[in-house]
Amino acid sequence: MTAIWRSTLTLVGATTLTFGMAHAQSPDLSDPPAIDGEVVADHGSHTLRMGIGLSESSPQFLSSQYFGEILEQRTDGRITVNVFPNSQLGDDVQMMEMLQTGTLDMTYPSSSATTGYVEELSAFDLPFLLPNREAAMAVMQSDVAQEMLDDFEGTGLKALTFSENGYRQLSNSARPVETPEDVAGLDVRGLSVRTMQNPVHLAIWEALGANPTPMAFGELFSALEQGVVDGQENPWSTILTSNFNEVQDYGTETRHVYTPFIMMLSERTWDRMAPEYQELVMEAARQSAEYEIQLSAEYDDWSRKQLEERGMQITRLNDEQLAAFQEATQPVYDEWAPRIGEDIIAEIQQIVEDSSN
Ligand code: KDG
Repeated sequence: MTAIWRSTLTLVGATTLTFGMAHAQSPDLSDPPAIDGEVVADHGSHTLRMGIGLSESSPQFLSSQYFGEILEQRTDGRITVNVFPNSQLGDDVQMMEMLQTGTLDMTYPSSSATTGYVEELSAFDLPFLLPNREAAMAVMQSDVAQEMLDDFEGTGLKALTFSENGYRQLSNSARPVETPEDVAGLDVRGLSVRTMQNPVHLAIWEALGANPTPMAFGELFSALEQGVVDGQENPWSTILTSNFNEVQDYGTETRHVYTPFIMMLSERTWDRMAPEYQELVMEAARQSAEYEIQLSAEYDDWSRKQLEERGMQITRLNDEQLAAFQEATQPVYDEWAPRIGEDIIAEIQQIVEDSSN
């Protein structure tokens, strides 16, 4: 991506520059794909406000800007998208409620925040279900995943597409973590770990002996800074682009959960759009999701190395250590698989298996 393109987009977006922008930090990112396709007929003007939790340097923000560029270009400026980063407009749960009431047009939560609407999406929260990105992609592109998006119908939320949040890793300010015992603490207290507002995530960290605390993403940096919680878990790119390394000395490559993002629109906004605009929005969502996934992949390993360079002590687990985490979280499956649906989980496991052949 060229510097010019990036700074132009920053101007286009309704951004408030907070900590995320204080240190420009990104790998050598791919340029966004060229925008092609005809300008569609004039069906009136829409200004779409989108709120996200992550910062301006995140793949989510950059690809959302690209989403806006596609719509702007393909409608001759009649559809514009203003992206508000850093939880300025609220957290994932609050923003979805705003979509339902029509006070916000778009948001882009982790799937984990959406399971109150579509419980089957909790499948993505099961620990160690998706062993690699290829498997995760195959599942996100599957019919079973598309049905989950379709199941939002009638909730007030129009789910457009999945993209990648990524593999979640543990960070904390107390001690290096190599085993579940290090989480639980034998002679010392268990780690307090911020989780997303999701019961499966709570169950995972309870099973590991931590003291899990659900909290909105926007409150997390100061909670870590003030020691309200010892740790949190997020992809390396989020840990870096949110500067959590400034208040977290230790990281562990747990890869315990792969979470997708879901780009969504208020059903009220959707219903106000002409069918041709709806089609275009869907197309732009898919194109920007592809770009987001590419940026996310470019960020992932690079971010881990950057975090190490910036002083975070990162533990990479060997097979035996990883197996100990898997074993300790097995009770989460026993409790949650029947609730989510054994059939859906079996289908996902089959897709995972097929993706490795
Ligand atoms: O914009 C997405 C974020 O709000 C959030 O989903 C990030 O993974 C996340 C978390 O831990 O809350």
